[in-house]
Amino acid sequence: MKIDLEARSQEKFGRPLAELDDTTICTMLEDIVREHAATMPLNEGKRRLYYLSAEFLIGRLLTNNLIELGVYDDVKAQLAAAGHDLGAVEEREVEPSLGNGGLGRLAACFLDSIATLGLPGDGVGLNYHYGLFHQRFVDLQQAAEPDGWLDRQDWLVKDEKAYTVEFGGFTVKSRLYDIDVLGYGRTTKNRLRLFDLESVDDSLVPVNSIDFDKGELAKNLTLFLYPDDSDDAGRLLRVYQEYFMVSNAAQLILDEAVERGSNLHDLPDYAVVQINDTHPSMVIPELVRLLVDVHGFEFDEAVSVVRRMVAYTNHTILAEALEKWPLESLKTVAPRIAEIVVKLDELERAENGSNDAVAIVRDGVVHMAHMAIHYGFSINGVAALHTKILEDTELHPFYELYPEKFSNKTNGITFRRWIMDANPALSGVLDDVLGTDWRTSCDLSGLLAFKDDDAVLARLDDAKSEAKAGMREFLWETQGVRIPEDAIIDVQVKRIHEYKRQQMLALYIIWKYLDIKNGNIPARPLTIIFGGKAAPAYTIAQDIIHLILLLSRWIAADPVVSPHLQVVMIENYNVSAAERVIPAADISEQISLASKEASGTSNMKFMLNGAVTLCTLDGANVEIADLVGDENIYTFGTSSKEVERLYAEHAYDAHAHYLRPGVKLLVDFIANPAFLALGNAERLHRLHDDMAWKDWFMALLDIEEYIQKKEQVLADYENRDAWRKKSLVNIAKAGAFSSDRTIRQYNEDIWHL
Ligand code: OX2
Repeated sequence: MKIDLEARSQEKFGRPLAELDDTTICTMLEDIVREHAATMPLNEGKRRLYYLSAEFLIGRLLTNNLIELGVYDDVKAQLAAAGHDLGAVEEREVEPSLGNGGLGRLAACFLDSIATLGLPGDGVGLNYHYGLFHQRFVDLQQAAEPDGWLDRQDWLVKDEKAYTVEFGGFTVKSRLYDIDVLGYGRTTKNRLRLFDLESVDDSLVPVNSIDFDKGELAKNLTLFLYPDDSDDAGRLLRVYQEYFMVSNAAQLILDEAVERGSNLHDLPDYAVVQINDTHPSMVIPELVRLLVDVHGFEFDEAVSVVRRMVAYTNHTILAEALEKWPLESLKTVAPRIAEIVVKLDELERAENGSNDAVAIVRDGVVHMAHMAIHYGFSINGVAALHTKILEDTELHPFYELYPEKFSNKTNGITFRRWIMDANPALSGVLDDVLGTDWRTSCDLSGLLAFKDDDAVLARLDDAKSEAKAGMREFLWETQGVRIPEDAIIDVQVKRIHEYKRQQMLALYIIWKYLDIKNGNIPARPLTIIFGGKAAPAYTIAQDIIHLILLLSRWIAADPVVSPHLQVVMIENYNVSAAERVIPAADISEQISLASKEASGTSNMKFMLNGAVTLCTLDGANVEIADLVGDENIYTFGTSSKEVERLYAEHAYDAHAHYLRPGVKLLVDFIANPAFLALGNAERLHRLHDDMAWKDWFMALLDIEEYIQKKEQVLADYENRDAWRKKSLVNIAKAGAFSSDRTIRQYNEDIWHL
């Protein structure tokens, strides 16, 4: 692809490139890429993958697409020659708001790898007008506002296809929008297909609030991702949204298969569906419905076709996330689907001897994961430990029925975004040291040969300093905070959830604050950075955000402690912020209660960017630890086996742990009088009491060992030579976590494209 920006500027605006402002240049570049992508043919193949997901956390696309097309350096040089900085131009792009956390970001990394490997496969989801929500901090608390990203986006292209979706009592029409998905160095492409509601009405959403009329179903289905499900109307709306998504997806799948020559009896030769978590699982009865009601199949044949084309990925063992819907809700939303689900349940009971433990419908409740396991041909977990837990405990009865369906596919991350785009300094060092092959192979193991090479270690160190400078600038410009130049950067970024234990890091901060107050002055400043959103209806998670913001303010105002300790909570943490913060990190916090984090993917991004991990042996941390070896990682905490035992035997006594003197001091600090005066007393009391009496995710069980480990990490950081080696080894071993590897495994074992 050839780009002449000067000529384009003259042609479009009748002005030289030098005179354009950053926003105009950004739009111009987006147009150029989009127009070029429109001319690229699709990846072809008889069998096509449909990756169904409620979320696609794709991030900004301009830089990524310029990299994929191999024109990034050229564009940068042309802009520089005209006095512009591509970095500043990139900041003008609005980030799409189509996801929440790791689940959605994984889907985005997968689309990148599927396209890069040249496989025929599209993502299918919904076009949320206001995304999840835009997070603001008001009075040291999270406020959720609509994220109106669509006004200023440039990537969506209207597709010809449109369908009718029938709900109980009314029908709606859909519209399809596509975003082209380019692969690295490829001349062919895939797409992200986003369905929208033709009759959607943005004006239902007030300017500063995410409260809208949940009853206006013909107008609201594509307004928000995960609308508040704390009441019946909200829960019902989610079922409507899910059915809207999968009915469109199923119609699209059949349509395209027929276009490509399928007679539908051979549908599994033309299409394979990956169900990303349970949200799209109703695609199973919907495909059956279309085959029977529209295409005249016998029920049994329809089921047998669907069984050969649907695969399910499980991303969590947390009960609250394994969706269960009242059968009555399904009857309201889509009566025919409810009927088919009941028939699928009967068929399954007939086949497997009516075992309630694995039933699809039990006591009037539909277990979506159970349906996906019985009627899919594959189920996978997302890290070795997670898959083992599924097989041995959480889904054990299913594993006994279908051992051949189970497999592990450890998550991965795309190197295009998480190092080439996010960390150009480090990418440059790797090019110089290893040559550029790593950019396609994702193999960084050659770096190990330089473990004792001072020059290479120094260059890696310089790259880290450059990334830190970029992050400091970003945090100053977007958050108004200044980070000391020599600070150790310690980061925990992820959705706010008790199992991820941001509250445990908050207790460490309290400990450190008191320690400094007691005169133990650290060797250098420590900056602890949080980022993440909390579901608006998740009260304790909101309380945890409040505590963090309060600690941040409290410490910043303390003249004795603030030169040594800083707490930053990034407002509206998103992919763009991640790209600035992750490359700058020294310490990666992965401190979930063992057994609860299915995989984690930020752990992989941090490692790739040279951070050293401080972690429990949970999710993919276990695999990271195996790869890098004990001397290059810091692990602590109760094992997943022991945690499972404590739950099974109801043997965890939070209050006994709270009563230990060192622990009580920390927990009680949450509700100290000065905090209660400065912050929200109700939130602080609630969080304090929750930790002192319940502590469901056992932060108090691991807190003492955590504090010790962290102090060891900080001490070891001062041995700069040894630390640099640890950092190098982490980068060198990160190749195992390329999403290209993950996608090859999905394709070889499941999709067979
Ligand atoms: C997340 C999991 O919590 C995380 O551990 C995993 O890395 C990610 O999915 C991608 O597999 N919602 N988000 C997740 O699971 C669910 C449900």
